[in-house]
Amino acid sequence: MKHDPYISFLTSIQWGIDDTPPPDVAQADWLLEQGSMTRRFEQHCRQVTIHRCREGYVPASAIGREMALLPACDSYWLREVILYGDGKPWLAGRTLIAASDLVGAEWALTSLGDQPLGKWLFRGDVPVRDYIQLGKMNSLWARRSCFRPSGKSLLLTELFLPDAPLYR
Ligand code: VNL
Repeated sequence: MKHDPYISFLTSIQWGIDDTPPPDVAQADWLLEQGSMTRRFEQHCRQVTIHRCREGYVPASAIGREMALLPACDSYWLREVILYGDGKPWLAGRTLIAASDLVGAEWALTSLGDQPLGKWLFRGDVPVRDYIQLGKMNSLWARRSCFRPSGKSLLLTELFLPDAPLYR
């Protein structure tokens, strides 16, 4: 798992953008996408590929302020990926779930491999999403959402990289 500099941006995002100009209409349409982002990206390139940069259990002390958005637990499953559209980095993604929520169907999250998370998350009925919060990392747009598959909490952070189609 090769480290990618974009991954470190994921923890420097400013959340809540009340004091910055809002996204334009076309960008807002991307940022508020309710379905699978992977599927949406697939409509704008020939092939979406994934590179896993970090995956595994981390102690609660390693996830900082995000803990307030998740159930309290000693450890969390963390997955950080770069999504490429035709070989160009389009998105940095970070997923967190409490280890205590990795039971039942959610256990499959630990063995996604290079399969995009969305293929699992959107496999059946549209999953419940609590909110979409927008953020910025310098000029780049980001969003985060809490999904509630079977009542569990899955925190997804997505940072749209400079080559992503929403900046076109
Ligand atoms: C993944 C794929 C994560 C697409 C994402 O956001 C995403 C993944 C957190 O495979 O981990 O938009």
